[in-house]
Amino acid sequence: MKKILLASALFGGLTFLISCGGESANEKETTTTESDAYVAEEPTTPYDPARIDPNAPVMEVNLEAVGNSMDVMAFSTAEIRVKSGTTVKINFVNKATDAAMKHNIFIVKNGTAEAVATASITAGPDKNFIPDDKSNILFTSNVLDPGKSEVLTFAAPPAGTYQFVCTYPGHWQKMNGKFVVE
Ligand SMILES: [Cu+2]
Repeated sequence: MKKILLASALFGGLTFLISCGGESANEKETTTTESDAYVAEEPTTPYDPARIDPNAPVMEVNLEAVGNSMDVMAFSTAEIRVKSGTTVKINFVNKATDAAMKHNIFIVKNGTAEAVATASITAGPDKNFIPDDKSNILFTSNVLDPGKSEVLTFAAPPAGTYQFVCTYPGHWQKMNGKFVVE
């Protein structure tokens, strides 16, 4: 037992637990186990848009949905660029005046805008067009009626390229763009 305690002093508390669990832990085995266990213990925190660091710089983005028909409807920009480690604040405004021009914005994994938009139609208005399968979705807004606005605040995703898209039925092809995190 003394030997195990010595090993724990050298290699830390985690090693101590493992040593105690082992049948005949000696110092050599403990060393090997320790390095394996360390890798296993390393935290892999998945991205959570709601995990906002209050000290992170805020990047404000103004995004408008414009146009009064399905022929001309569009987002005001084709690309949004933000920096990783920031808090993203999108000021999303539906500038349309035609009652049929409802819009939302989803941030999705690159290349999935069409698939998510299709799933949105299945989800329908009762689910706010949010599909059950959210594996490709990072963030969603509400559906905005003409003249309405929403401020979307979320932690910047890991660096990479994503897409933003309006998933209101029939809109994704004209209303999508790149969301780049640098
Ligand atoms: Cu739209």
